[in-house]
Amino acid sequence: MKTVKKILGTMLALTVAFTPFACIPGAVTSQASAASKSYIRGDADNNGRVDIQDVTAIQRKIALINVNSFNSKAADVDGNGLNIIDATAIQRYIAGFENSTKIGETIKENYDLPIIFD
Ligand SMILES: [Ca+2]
Ligand SMILES: [Ca+2]
Repeated sequence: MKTVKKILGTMLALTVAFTPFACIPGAVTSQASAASKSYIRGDADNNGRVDIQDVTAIQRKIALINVNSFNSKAADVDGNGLNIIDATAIQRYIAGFENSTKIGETIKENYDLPIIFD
């Protein structure tokens, strides 16, 4: 019984002695990881397709009228900032005109997730 108490006491002492080192950032291993998200160029209202509702969403956004769901990156089809030209380009795409801005193309973006110490 005395031996068991001695072993348990030693284990407790070691646990207490080394626990503070777990709080030192260098002692914790972690990895940054990457994730991705995608959107469709021209899908301004983020519903998964490019149609006339996206044109309306852009027009409302420009006019500072409330828009429920809006993806600024998808709406800015030519990458120069949101303006009425983006809405016109989407109208032209819907009508089947030349699509030099690649409206309807899926854009995949990669980004790093924050490092979380555990
Ligand atoms: Ca849409
Ligand atoms: Ca633009």
